[in-house]
Amino acid sequence: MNIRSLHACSTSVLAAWILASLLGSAEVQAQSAAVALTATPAAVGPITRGGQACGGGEIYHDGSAENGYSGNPSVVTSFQGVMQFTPAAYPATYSSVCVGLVSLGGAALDFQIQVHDDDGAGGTPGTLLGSVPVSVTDLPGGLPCTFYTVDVSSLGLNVASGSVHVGVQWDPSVFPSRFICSDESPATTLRLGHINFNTGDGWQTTETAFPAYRAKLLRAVGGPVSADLGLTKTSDAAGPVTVGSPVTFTLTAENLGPALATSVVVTDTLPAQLAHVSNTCGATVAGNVVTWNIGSLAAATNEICQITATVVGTGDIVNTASIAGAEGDANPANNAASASITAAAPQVPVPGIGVLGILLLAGLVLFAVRRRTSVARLH
Ligand SMILES: [Ca+2]
Ligand SMILES: [Ca+2]
Repeated sequence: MNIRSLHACSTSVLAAWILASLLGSAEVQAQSAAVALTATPAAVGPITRGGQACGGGEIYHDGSAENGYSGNPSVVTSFQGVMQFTPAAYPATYSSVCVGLVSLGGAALDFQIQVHDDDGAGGTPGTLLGSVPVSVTDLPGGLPCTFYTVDVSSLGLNVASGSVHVGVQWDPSVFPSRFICSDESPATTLRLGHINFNTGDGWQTTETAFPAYRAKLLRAVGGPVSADLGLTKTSDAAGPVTVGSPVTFTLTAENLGPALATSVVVTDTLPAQLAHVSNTCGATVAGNVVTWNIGSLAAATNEICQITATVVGTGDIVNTASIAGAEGDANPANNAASASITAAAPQVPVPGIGVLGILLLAGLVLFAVRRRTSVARLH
């Protein structure tokens, strides 16, 4: 494909710009240079350059670029190129994005990392969830592609379902001949990508303009969010308790991390031998079910609740509570805790004979002794 053939196509395709047509067969070696930030450092996370700097994350490309895409600098003032990322489980987040870039123009490029929801028509990029401005001044000329890793944790992405579209945006009229690297190796599985220009044509799949497209050299690092919630439970009953006595249970809910836990709820279903009296955490009570809504619980923190109940039945009482949150929990073994007590019926008091009874008994004994004495004298 060359520029002339692009010009013969639709407006959208006219807006597209391809590295290969400019690069020809010459390959320019990347230069070594220091990383520099020149714009909005407060909003821009650490940028690192070189290699495939992103460790882990979702990878859909083969690591080597055969081409690069951008917008035609004489036609458009905005180019967006994104690729679809789908976490393995939910909720999930992405903390950094790794993007491969190449230039046949200058070494500077101001661009944005953008993350769009997949709520556009048919799962296309829709709501812009956030963007992080990035400014680099050390982009080497020509292939191989240079990777930049951008910290996007400030966006606080929370992917609850579906996919997101992650990519770049810049103004080709200001930064012409800069390209997002593309993988056109036939062996690479086609990964859904979109491009968009400020031509009013909306998002189109990348292969519409670039039929050889397989994947962009993008990585999103993150994935399922996990928080190990734990629960412990004790009772203040040192020994057997009697029916009618109060007993207080202390529940400690803990987030062992690594992520913030949200929608945390502790549920304590009291056995039939216990009747709820009060609690210290505003827990709601429905029948014998005590529900303690904690909400968010930061990593390495805990919350405590004391639940007081009256013992209303006898026998061995095992009171179990459980904890759950919205995040994945790889350690379910500590998500429930029990406290056991033994309850006995109160001892029935032995009826006493009282003072009157003692006097009456004493009188009877005295009477019997005197009568016996009288009888003896008669003999
Ligand atoms: Ca490739
Ligand atoms: Ca756990």
